[in-house]
Amino acid sequence: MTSAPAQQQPGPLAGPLSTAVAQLCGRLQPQVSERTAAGFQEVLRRLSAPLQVAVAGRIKSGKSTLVNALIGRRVAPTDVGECTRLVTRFQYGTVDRVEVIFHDGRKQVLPFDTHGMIPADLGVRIGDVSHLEAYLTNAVLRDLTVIDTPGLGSLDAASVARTEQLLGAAKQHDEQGERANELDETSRNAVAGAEAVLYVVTQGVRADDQQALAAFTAATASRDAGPVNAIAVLNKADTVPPESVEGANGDVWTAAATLAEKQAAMLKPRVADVLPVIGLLAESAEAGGFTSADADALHKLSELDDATFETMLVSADIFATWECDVPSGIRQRLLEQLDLYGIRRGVQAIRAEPGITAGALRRKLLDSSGLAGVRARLDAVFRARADGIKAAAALASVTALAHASGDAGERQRVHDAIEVLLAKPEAHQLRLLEALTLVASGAVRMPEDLTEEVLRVGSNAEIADQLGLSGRPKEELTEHALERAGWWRSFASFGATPAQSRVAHVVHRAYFLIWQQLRGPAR
Ligand SMILES: Nc1nc2c(ncn2[C@@H]2O[C@H](COP(=O)(O)OP(=O)(O)O)[C@@H](O)[C@H]2O)c(=O)[nH]1
Ligand SMILES: [Mg+2]
Repeated sequence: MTSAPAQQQPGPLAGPLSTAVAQLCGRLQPQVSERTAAGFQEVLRRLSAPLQVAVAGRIKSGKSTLVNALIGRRVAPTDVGECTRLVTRFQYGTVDRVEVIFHDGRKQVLPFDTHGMIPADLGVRIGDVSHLEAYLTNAVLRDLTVIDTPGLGSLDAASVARTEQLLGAAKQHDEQGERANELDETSRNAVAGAEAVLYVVTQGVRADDQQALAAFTAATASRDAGPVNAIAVLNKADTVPPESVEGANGDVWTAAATLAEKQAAMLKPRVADVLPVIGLLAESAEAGGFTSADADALHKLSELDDATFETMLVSADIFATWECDVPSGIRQRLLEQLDLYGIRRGVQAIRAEPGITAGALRRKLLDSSGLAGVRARLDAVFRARADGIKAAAALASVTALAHASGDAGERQRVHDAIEVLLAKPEAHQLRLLEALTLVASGAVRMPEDLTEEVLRVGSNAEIADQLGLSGRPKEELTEHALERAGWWRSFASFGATPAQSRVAHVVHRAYFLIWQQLRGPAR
């Protein structure tokens, strides 16, 4: 394990769209200035790297906790410590290690601490640090690079600046630790931004959360945050008071789900969905925090009579200090691992099945965290369409690079090449993503029902979902696709503004292609 690790082997391209854009970059490179060509080289490098997902949101919303749960290892410090004020990129590597990247391009390898975590204090001058790169062997990271951020809306101006800057502009270094390219700031922003965002909100989505999502526009390689590349979670679902939500019938999870739906309506169409989740429970169950000793303590608590147990659950203070057989230190630990809601769920599970093993109990807690739903959504929204997201982000970077060059001829050549690419039938998916983003961001206004339809067609992976007819027979799908293809074609020609008309053409074509696919190979 001592040989130099090959941490950043260029991976395979995500699919045909990324391949098409990579070819475009390759063709254009000899026709542009040296600096733009260097930028294209960065774009190419990023195209073959895993999808970069930034976890964003206010400070203390539970971002790092969620990152640990997703990676399945408690590696990101939570709560306090100077590291929580830095951006950390978690990526796949053949050897576990952390690197501190300094503003001047130097890097320093750090050991994990005795708990296998990034040390809470780095022993270097924090002001000199650009960000951290953590390489882990965890399989989840093979096709997803997760970027933990300190948080927009934090009190600490330096943390905010780091978040904004790194969402947009992780300075890139090659394997030798030298600056990969001497790019100017604009170009670096254009090529280095996150490609997708997992936005963490808690109970109150505030007006500036909307602003933060809008700021993502500038940050994500000039792409708007939309249902294509942004999803949101309502974290700390366990702390939503059920009595504050109508129709929850005293149930915490129902309350959280109801609240999440309301927030989705507020944040729409910028995010595809808002999913309730309990990051803390997910982290404890998934990243090894919940042990058999914790399970034993829950077993003990389950023997308490109802009245006592309910009294203890009134508040964390009462729970920790009430006279009881389980030592107070252990109760404190349970609170840290599970909080009151998790403790209640654990005891309920034991009472329902007294012989339950520690492993089965851990799985029950994981089930009640909602993490599976978040994973499924990440798969559906990000992983399944990584090709389109990456290709679109790369095209936006290419455009921005050409613009930044200040050479009109160069700009025109790049523009023309992109037009040629987009006109090809295989690039249709890219145009659909583009249309979707235009509509979702409000750049092209459409009546509400049509907006919904564009979003549905553009942001679902399965044909039946695209048509809004999941579970229906194929004949019905085929007929519907043909009908909508015809409708959008006439909308493109009559009764639409020029901008709407361009979107309508793309939607028409999408339905047409769906119809062709449903009908099967032409005879
Ligand atoms: N009750 C509860 N606490 C949570 C949850 N997620 C995170 N926390 C706690 O919130 C605090 C801040 O979490 P952290 O991940 O550091 O937030 P960040 O600043 O957004 O990275 C920590 O004490 C976590 O244990 C959750 O789902 N429920
Ligand atoms: Mg954090």
